[in-house]
Amino acid sequence: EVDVVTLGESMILFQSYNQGALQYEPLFTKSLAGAESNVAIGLSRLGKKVRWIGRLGSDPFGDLVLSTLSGQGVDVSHAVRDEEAPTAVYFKDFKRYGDPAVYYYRKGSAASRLSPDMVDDAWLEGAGHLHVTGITPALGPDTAEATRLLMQRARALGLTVSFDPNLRRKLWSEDLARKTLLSLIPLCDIFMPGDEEAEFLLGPKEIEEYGRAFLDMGPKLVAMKLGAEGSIGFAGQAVVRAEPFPVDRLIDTVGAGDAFASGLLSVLLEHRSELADGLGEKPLHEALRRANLLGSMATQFKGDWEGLPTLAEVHGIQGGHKHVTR
Ligand code: KDG
Repeated sequence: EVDVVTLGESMILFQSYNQGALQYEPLFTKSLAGAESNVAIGLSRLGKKVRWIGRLGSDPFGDLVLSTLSGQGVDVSHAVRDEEAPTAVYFKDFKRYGDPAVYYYRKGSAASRLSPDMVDDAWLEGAGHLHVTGITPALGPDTAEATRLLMQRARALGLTVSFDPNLRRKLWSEDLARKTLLSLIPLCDIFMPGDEEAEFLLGPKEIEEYGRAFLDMGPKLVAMKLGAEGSIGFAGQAVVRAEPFPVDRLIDTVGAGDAFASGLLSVLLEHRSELADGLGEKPLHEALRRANLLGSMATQFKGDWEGLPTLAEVHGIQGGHKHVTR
């Protein structure tokens, strides 16, 4: 049995060691990145069983993706190796102010060659939920249709589906991004945009109008990320705001949205059967608070997922416990 299946491109991430300008930095640390594998790791740390699906090169970096994910308890037995195309890499350039800049080297990568004929029901076997993001549809000529097909197969097989639009402007044109992302929303049960993504998709509106508009497209639940303002959830008639957790030292915002998704799903998975009739305010608030907590933790560490907590740590923080650990 698997709680969550996720599909996406995982890459090897190089971060400047001294957090200096990329072109002058002599030292880089090497790690794993990829929105969906970040979510997989986040959920695994919270005690969920997760299967990651993706295409990797037959190269050492592909090996590293698999060993890192399996080291984090994620099932990679359905990952596919491509004999010709490589595993992608990307670089993070820390700025003195604002979000880091990213440079992708992923055109023509193994993951960009995913197509609908490769989508396999076996990927979903034994699973209750599928999580996808708007990055995969942007990767290659057939990846949007492959994502769409997997979402459709998941629903046909009785899984619930979550979708994070994860707009990545560097990967596709605005028009194509907007059209494709909007077309995938009706195929999900849980939609989790950020406020800027909501505006990109629907134009300027009040926050509550976004929630209604997205619910009208089909999802049962909309969880909107409001950055430093926390988050807001919409399900049936319920509208719930959740306070943010404080960020004492902001280090790296990349990965915060994925952490949010892990936190949110870790609670919502316990209420899957209630989603159809509109989740109540209490579990919705609990899910948003957990999501906010994980999002804030992710921003306080370098790297996308290294700072994510275990379930015991979450309970400790939320319960206000101060254990003596030495
Ligand atoms: O959400 C974090 C991701 O942006 C990062 O891990 C890299 O997957 C990535 C992407 O496509 O930007």
